[in-house]
Amino acid sequence: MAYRVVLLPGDGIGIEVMAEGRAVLEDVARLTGVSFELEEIPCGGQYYLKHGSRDWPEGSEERCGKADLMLLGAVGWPSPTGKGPVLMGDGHMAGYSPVIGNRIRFELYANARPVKLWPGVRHRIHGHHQQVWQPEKVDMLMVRENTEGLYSGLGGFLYAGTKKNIATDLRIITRAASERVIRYAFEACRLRKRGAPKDGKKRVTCIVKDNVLKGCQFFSRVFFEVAKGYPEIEPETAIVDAFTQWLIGQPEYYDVCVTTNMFGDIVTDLASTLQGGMGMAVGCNIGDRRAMFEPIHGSAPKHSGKNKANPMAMILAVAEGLRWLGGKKADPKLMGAGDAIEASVAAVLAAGAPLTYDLVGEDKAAKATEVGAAIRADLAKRLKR
Ligand code: GGG
Repeated sequence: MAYRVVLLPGDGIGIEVMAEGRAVLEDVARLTGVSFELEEIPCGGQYYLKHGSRDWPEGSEERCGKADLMLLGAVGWPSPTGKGPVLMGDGHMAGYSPVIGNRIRFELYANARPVKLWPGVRHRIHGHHQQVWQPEKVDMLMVRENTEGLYSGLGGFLYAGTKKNIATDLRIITRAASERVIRYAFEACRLRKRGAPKDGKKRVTCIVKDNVLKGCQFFSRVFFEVAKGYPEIEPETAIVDAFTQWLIGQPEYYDVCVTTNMFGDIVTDLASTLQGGMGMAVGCNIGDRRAMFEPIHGSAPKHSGKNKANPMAMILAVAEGLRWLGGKKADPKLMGAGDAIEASVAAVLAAGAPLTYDLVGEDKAAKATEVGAAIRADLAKRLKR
């Protein structure tokens, strides 16, 4: 039986990194005998500009719904007007359907983002502290609520064309969605072996603004209720603005963090600086039955078409996806392939070359396709049948 994998390349560098992810999947199939039915669906801002009314073809929702695994590149494209991204008639960004649409449609309620500094990678924070940071000090899991909050899609414009003109975005925080994502964070913490790098403690930090926002007061309340079921784990809250500087100042304190949708979007991009940048950062959109895996970076129009974008986050997203699917289907070959891909990325990083500009600077930079090829060459040795 073939596993159905939907590939959503999107825009810009999303298309380029997805080509590398796809090549890895094809090699896994060839080398392990696992069978994949790969179905690529064009989507995003560029698709919308070409086709007019939709950001992906009709029937794409159903095709995603039938997939065993979804992989996403990156979406979003600058509007030809020069004012922001391409927007659709309903005001959503063109590229909304495969990203936020899929998260809400398929209840992919936990956006789990591992923040790990791989040996051989320098973080992207400048200054003299750079020397004392060790890879083992950055190893946390950030969990972002993925279906509501400020990204609920509710809101709109009032009194258009008048001086009273108003724009609203409604922040929805429900008990059901809060409880399930918080529970996900505690379960993930339970499964992590080492706890926080600083003290080995299993800790879940709930990032909120509960001194101001009602939704955050509610989220904190649900957090401490759920925490009672996990007495071996230390629960704490952190105010989001203070958290941003603690995160950068002492990342080793954090084990698992959980937060609402928009705070999560922001703090995980910030956290990616601890792991070498967005080219190394993976987002796993997890639901009870389905999941979609992506690099957290966007489509980076200014870098697209140059074969220079780091494909590692996409390739690591493929690894996470295969491990998730392997767990769901009790398929050790998939689990093994996921582990092997990760080991191959680690091997190329440890070797120090070939690596893209974001990791080694423009002077020493290799092309994206060279990095992909090096990872696959290493993978071939690991997966030799
Ligand atoms: N690969 C991630 C991506 O394409 N992100 C574009 C985007 O707008 N994402 C919104 C979000 O992650 O909430």
